[in-house]
Amino acid sequence: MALIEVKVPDIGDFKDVAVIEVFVKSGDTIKVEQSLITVESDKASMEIPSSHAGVLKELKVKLGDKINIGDLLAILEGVDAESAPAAAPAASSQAAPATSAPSSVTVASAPAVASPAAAATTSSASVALASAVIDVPAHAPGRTTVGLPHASPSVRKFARELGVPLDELKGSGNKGRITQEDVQAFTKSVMSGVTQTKAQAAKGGSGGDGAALGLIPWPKVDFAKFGPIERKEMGRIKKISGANLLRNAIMIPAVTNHDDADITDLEAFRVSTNKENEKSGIKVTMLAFLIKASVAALKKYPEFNSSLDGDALVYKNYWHIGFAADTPNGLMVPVIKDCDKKGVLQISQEMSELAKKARDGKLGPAEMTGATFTISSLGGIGGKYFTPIINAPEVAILGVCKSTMEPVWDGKAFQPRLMLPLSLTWDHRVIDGAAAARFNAYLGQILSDFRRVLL
Ligand code: CAO
Repeated sequence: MALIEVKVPDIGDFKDVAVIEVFVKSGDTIKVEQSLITVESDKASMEIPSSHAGVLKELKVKLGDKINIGDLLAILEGVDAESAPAAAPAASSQAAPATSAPSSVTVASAPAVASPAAAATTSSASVALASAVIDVPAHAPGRTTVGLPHASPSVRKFARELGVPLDELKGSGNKGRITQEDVQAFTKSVMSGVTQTKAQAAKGGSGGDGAALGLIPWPKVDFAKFGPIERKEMGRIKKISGANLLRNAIMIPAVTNHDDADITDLEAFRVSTNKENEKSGIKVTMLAFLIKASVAALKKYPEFNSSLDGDALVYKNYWHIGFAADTPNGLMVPVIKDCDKKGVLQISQEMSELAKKARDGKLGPAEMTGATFTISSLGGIGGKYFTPIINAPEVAILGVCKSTMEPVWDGKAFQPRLMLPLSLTWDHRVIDGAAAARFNAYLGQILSDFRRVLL
């Protein structure tokens, strides 16, 4: 086999450029024009392709070496027939050398959107969460890098100025190159609490150390000093929903109104409906009625079905209701679309299908996005009241607990009535206390006499 020398091609008017990345190792089969290394000057970074094909016998440069045109780069053992004239380096920066004709130019692309399964999740009294897909820049805190991260000098400089750890980013550009947009998206994501840098994670606490808010450091305790411990990493869904909850809890001036609804007659109707529908296999729970009743209240008080967009309010003329579902991986918020057009039976059926999918980890992105209002029901478990966290960009969320028989004064005597505890959390930038009290009161009226839904 012939030994072939691969030399540094004409890289334009650059001298002593540093090797910042090495893509190949001895024994690799190299194709013509396959990138071998990346070099970086103060103006541009360039990938140096192989002029020949063959098996890499020896790479003559290493990270940090300074190279010039004509320097020996690699020795290949290979088939000469596949060889080709030296190709020009592929420049990645806007400042590509004028004399070299790049074979390709890396174009900055939009930040990666994390896969919905990873990013579109949820939470609740948590519920406040991500029934919407979250734009998360590609973040690869654990990845190992050969040499410096793949980015142009201008992007490196930009990252240095912002203090962004480039080795924690996964580039969305050509061949994983980190673009300026990646750095911007990462910064935005860290600032909003969706992503943590390794340094923040090392400091502990789900929201870093709170330094950005001027808070004192998160307490660092060696728990093992006080007794046996076991440390378990949180799952991805919990981490993402935690970051969203933190943002929503901090950024939304939220207030919760508690109220009770008399559901004595509705519960009797629900029980008889289930008896009548026994054969259909559809079981109606109070939550399906609550969804329907909430749509009526949202129509009467449309600001509860809106979202803030800068200084404007976006009123939505559709009523998609999210509901918190407890799953082994954490809380998910499936969304039932167009609840205004569906009956309680259909809502019940969709709810049980979506809840099963959520538990099986099979919810698709379309089934977790687009909610205009969320309900978090702990009615099947217990409790009296709680303060759910709003699922931004929604502006209100309804928490429901277990109904109990209570003595209610009817003006003459105490009557045993089945009372349902309601907790409505609302964004005070959009909604006032009086409107919230009216919303709860109207919801209570509907639940106590469901015929009002028809009005
Ligand atoms: N009061 C009294 N009983 C209630 C009730 C209420 N408000 N709501 C439901 N129940 C009863 C149901 O009728 C059912 O009774 P039977 O077993 O006798 O038929 C039982 O409680 C269980 O109901 P369920 O929880 O299976 O059904 P659901 O429609 O009420 O809820 C779902 C479905 C998916 C929302 C629920 O399974 C779930 O995951 N809940 C947890 C939500 C959650 O964790 N929220 C967190 C908030 S903060 O982090």
